[in-house]
Amino acid sequence: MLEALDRLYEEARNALEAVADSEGLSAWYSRYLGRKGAVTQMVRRVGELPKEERPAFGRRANEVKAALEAAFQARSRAIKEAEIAREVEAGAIDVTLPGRPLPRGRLHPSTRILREIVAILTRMGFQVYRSRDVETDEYNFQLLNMPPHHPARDMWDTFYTTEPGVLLRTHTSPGQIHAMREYAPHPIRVILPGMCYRYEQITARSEIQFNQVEGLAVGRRITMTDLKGTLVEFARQLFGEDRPYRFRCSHFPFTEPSVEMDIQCILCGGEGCPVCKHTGWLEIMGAGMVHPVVLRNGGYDPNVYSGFAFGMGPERIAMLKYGINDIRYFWGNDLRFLEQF
Ligand code: FA5
Repeated sequence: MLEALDRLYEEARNALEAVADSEGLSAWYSRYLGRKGAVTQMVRRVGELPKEERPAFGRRANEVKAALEAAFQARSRAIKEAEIAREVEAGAIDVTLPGRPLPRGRLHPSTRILREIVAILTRMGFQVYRSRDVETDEYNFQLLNMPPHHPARDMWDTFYTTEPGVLLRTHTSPGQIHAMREYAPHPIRVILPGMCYRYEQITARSEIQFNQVEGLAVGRRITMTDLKGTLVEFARQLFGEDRPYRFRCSHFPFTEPSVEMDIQCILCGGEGCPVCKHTGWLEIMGAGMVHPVVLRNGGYDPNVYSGFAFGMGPERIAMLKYGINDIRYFWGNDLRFLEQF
């Protein structure tokens, strides 16, 4: 059995020399030194030997195992080094190659349209005024001529906070009061862009959060003609000279008289589609002459001063301009949508 052990040792050494890669190494290890390997199996057979031969066989078996383990370690190191050298050579960096382009970020469609709207109105002399998202009932409703329990409050389904009298603004109009109280009695030309929140049924054209851009002009002898001229010029610049528009009588507690401005639906060309509720028109803003009560709440004497105000929804406008048929895409965070802009 000693000779058989030596023959096995020789065979294992030769086999190890022939191994060329990591897979071959692990195959070799399980074949000879693993639990079911040939060397392990032979060592277990020591019990078959006469008692006096067992010590010599045991010693030799230990030598063989130790020598094979050491040879295995050395061969593993050599093969690993050769493999690393091959990988480095194959994957060597060619510094003369052009770089891989990084994916470029894009502006969100709401940001794009907001910038466009703000650019047109600032060219017309309006200045951007920032107003808070978290408002009080007083500013969002009361100072805008809607006392508690006023039925007009139903026009805006409201997210209230746990703090009594504190809510998420349902429109940018409370910013009118902030601006007036800051500037009274001087003339004002401001626009107020920002996010609004409504506890609404989400549909293709209504979201629970959306932007508005409010406009406010206060001064002496400001008339409805100024309002109309401003909005028509705005629509021309944003939608082009030929896009049909119309004004409809409306009602807002904070303007008198009040109107709404519609643009012919670009998606269906006025034919009627789900986005325009099959009317051919899409409302883009509410507007009117600032109500005397609101002027007074802002610190202006309505016998001396007058003003106009308007409030529009940039997402609805972006839907028209870019042919987006569902407002839910805006906050859906679907890259396939966002990457189109
Ligand atoms: C108002 O919010 C008034 N504060 C506007 C105003 C300002 C009138 C100043 C007079 C003077 P309204 O609820 O209609 O009005 O909303 C104004 C615009 O916001 C709408 O024309 C629409 O474009 C947009 N809008 C309203 N609700 C939503 C919604 N749920 N999702 C997306 N856009 C909306």
